[in-house]
Amino acid sequence: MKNFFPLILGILLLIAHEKAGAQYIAEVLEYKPAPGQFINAAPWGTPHSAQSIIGGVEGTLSLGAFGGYVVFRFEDVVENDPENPYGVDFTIFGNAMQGLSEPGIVYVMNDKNQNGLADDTWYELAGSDHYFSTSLSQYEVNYINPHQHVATDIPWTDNQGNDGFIFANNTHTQPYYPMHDSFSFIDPDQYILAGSKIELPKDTTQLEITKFMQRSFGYADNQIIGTAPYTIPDNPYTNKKENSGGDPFDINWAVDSFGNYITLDKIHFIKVQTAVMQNGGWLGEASTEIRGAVDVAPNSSLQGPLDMIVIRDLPPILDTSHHQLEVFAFHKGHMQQDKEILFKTSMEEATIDENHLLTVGTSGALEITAILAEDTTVRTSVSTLVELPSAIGEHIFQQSSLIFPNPALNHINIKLKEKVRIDFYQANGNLIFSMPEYIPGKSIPIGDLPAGLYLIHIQAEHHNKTAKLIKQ
Ligand SMILES: [Ca+2]
Ligand SMILES: [Ca+2]
Ligand SMILES: [Ca+2]
Ligand SMILES: [Ca+2]
Repeated sequence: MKNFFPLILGILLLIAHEKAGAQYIAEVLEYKPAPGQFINAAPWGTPHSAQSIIGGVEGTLSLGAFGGYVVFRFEDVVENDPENPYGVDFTIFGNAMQGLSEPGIVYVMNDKNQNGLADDTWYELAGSDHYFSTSLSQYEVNYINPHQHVATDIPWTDNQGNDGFIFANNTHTQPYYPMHDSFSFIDPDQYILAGSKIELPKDTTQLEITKFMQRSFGYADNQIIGTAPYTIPDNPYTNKKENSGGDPFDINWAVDSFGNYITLDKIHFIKVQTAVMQNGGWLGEASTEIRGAVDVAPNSSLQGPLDMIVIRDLPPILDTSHHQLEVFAFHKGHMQQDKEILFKTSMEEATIDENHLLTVGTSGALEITAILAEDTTVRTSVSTLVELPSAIGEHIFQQSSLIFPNPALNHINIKLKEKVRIDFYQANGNLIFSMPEYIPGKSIPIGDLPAGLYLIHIQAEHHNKTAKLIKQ
């Protein structure tokens, strides 16, 4: 009998292969939402909603605020096949719209002990924001039930010492804490949800419109759905939506608990968890939604760029003259530590040093483009509106001629007629030294300072000036 096993397996595989058509979600194993405006109400927030994501891409399931999750599987395993287009192994579809991304982190599990249960190790798929300083692992939020019969703010505390509310709004009037009738496995008084968290930047600069900004790649409910057939995926490494759209995932993005990339040749279970804690005003809290998912088939005819540059979003308004950029190069979604990145800025008075520290000298619209040195077609831009306090902003460059020589090597002089206070700053804003009473004409030794950009704040009785000095 033993000898027939490979034959039987072969026939079974043939049958599986014959079953043409897309492989959609076959079973939902667990749905544990966080509180939220869609929870406890049809069509997005009931146990029945969780069943709606089976068999297609038209379902309606909300995971609620940070930490809410769903676990599902396809009928067959999901292969991490090297022939899969762009390396993409499956696609998850949410209800993201332009300016309304509500990212969820995806975790995958291989049924290592082969018992058919999701009781093995979850591995996070590290998306584009994984290496940002604002991303956290092992983030925990404790939600407290206010025990009201109508929508009421839900208090929460986290394990970072913060607290807040999931705010009740007028559109959704049912209680937002998962109700015992439907979610008997959730403690009716309080419960903790834990996982990795990313920052969700929002843009509130346009009156009446709050935008939740789209992430670069690797998150659910992040990109708009495209067109059928849904088995032909978007290329995650381009900023435009292609083919099926939605959110494509590569099992190769999996990282272990130490953050190291690991290799899984197939996975059996997928968990999607809301990865953000963000309040959108009248929009309510950000919550990841899922409409369905599809397995991606090998197709070597689909080719496209596999390199990408990711820049952490700038604040919509930048009001400081220095800002630390966070810029990463990726190849097939794996972060590359040693790639050289070049920068272009739309403002002459904006410079970026080798540590990616941005220095701006004047107010106005600023666009920064980061370019991969080895392939300059790979580039990403971010923009902001610089609004500097005027003492530093508008005058800084015209004041630089006050210092001579400039650039300077050993000594500088300052062209002034009166006694002033001088503060000497590094480009990152650190104060190096002060001269409370600088006497005009006296030369200042700077030979010991490292080469670079410095800011000299000159404070006279009736006016302040800041000048830029280049030390050679
Ligand atoms: Ca793959
Ligand atoms: Ca198992
Ligand atoms: Ca794309
Ligand atoms: Ca959504």
